[in-house]
Amino acid sequence: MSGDRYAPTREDRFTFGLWTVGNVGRDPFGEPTRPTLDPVDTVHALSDLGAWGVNFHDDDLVPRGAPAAERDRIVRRFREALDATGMVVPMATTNLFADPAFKDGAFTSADARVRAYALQKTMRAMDLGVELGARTYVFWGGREGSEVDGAGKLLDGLGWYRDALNYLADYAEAQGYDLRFALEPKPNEPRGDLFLPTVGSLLGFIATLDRPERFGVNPEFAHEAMAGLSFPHALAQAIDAGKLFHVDLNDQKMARFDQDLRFGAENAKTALFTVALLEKRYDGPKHFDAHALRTEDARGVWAFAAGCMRTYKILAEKARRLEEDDELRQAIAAYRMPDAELEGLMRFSPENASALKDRSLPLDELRTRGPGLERIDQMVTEVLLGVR
Ligand code: GLT
Ligand code: MN
Ligand code: MN
Repeated sequence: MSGDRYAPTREDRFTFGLWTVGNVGRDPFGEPTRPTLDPVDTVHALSDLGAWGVNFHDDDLVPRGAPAAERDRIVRRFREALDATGMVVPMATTNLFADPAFKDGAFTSADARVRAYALQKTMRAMDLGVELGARTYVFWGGREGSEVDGAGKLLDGLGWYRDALNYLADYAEAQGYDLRFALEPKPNEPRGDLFLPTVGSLLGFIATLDRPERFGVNPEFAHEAMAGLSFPHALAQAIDAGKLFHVDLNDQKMARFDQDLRFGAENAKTALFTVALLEKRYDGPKHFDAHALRTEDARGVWAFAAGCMRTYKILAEKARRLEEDDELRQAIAAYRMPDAELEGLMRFSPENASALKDRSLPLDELRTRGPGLERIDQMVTEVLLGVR
């Protein structure tokens, strides 16, 4: 693939989770269609494809309940694979959703013993992540939610969630861990309603934590799409707040089950604007939180992984082309209509307010002028379709 300008390089900082390429194709109706992958083989295969790093949940690497000696052996083998390939572990996370103990929530369980188990498991998982070099720690509250609201934990659930995150931030501080926390929203699935379902909800919640500076968000393309929301809009809000700590890229049809499709597979234009924003305003890992279709064998899995990265790079090239397109630039300049004098009056002072109140504005023109968005969008569409 050398000479291929879409071939991924380490500088692209593409990452995959062990659980992504390692997805065995199980779904609520059917059994696995692929064998389990050895994490060491995964590191080598991803490295060969040009990925930069690999992320994991505690249980993806060390099976739950493994004795200490077994844990050490697994970690040693994994580290050898990282050293041999130069692959890094930029992010780690905790599996707080698979164990049946978490069936009614982990940090938000009404049972204090479950909440204690969730904290214990997370502290151990943070130790493991930091040991392997992680600088970002993701929290996806897969079981933090409900189907039944009659049991009265709507407010308590949020309080317990806050207590847990404050505790873990204190733990990171006490351990001297150089870790930032990235909270990941999702509207539903596996719970009927998940708590803190959108990027905006989490940004509001972070402001109520004891150490808000340690916390940001990890928006996922598919999670916004499931709710019919716009991923680039969510990203923009996270960037505006200085809180885009990590990103999960994939694709999804709206209002369906969580598909975790190959990046760019479904909503090419939304993916283009996603890449355009990330290329300009984000320099963290670009993590593909997706998996191959259940129909696929091992070859399909690696084709899926290569496809995510390749599509990202194609879209990055398209985003650059949009910026360099003179006609498009002119159309955007005409759309924006700056007005230095009015913009001066829109900076508040009592004098400006009084002048602005008396100012006559060309309302007839404002009501009738077309901003030219159809032309702009057609130009973008033609760049995307490869004819411009
Ligand atoms: C799970 C989920 C993802 C989360 C992962 C991190 S696990 O696959 O669907 O969105 O990012 O816990
Ligand atoms: Mn995700
Ligand atoms: Mn998902």
